[in-house]
Amino acid sequence: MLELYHHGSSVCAAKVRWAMIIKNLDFETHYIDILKGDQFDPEYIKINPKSVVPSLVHDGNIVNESTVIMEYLDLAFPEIQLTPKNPLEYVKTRYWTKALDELLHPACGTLTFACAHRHIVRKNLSEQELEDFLASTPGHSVTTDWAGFKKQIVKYGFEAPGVEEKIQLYDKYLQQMDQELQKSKWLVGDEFGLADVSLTPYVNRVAMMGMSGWWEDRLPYLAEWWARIQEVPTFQSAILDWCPEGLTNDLMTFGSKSWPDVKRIIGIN
Ligand SMILES: N[C@@H](CCC(=O)N[C@@H](CS)C(=O)NCC(=O)O)C(=O)O
Repeated sequence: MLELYHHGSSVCAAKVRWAMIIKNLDFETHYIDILKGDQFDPEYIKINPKSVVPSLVHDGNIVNESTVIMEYLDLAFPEIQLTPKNPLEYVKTRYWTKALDELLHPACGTLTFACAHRHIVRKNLSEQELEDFLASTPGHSVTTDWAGFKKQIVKYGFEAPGVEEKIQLYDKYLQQMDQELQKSKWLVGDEFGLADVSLTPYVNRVAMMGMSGWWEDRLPYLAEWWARIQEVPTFQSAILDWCPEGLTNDLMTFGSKSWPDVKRIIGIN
């Protein structure tokens, strides 16, 4: 039996969920509301000591780290493979997933908290609950400095030290995607694969926050890829439908209000 611990707006969980659906796997889901602090439940920490989603449990065996989970799924269920077999395409895919784990993902946490999540937790939690929520993040979470950084972002927003650099880094990766997509239909060659599944939630995050202007009239190859991605039949059910309506609306409302700041930071009009 496969069990996925996940959350509706988690980019890491979304890519694993989409991979599982594309691979036609049956799985049970456990919803961990990371904006309410479910990830800090001692029972969940036994499964995921970093207090993050996603976690996969396969016949009682725990597999953590979203990129590793996707690699595991291709090994354990090879009938539908997302990882390219061609060695050079495999390497290109690994460059993407490595960059995502090391740099793009931490930048995404920063972008999302600065633009939307800091307002959402303030809106939904009492002052004491917010204090407890922020105090509960362990030393090694999304990153090794996430506990302190998250507190700073919730307090100072775009003014928190390091936020602008992370948003500029996000832009660098969207530009890099655009450059690669100038050469091929999908991120690695002419076949849709693991790199596309992995990067999709990061582009979707920007779109869900009402910031498609980030690529419109600016990154044309990324814009075309994004249109193709949204036409993949399982995109809607795997990525969008799992985000509760209230959270979808909050991401759009707070994200749109933050767009002028993001535009200033990445230097577009
Ligand atoms: N390296 C981990 C990172 C997972 C991660 O950062 N998950 C985020 C959601 S995308 C999370 O659970 N955050 C909880 C928090 O901020 O407390 C992975 O790839 O699985």
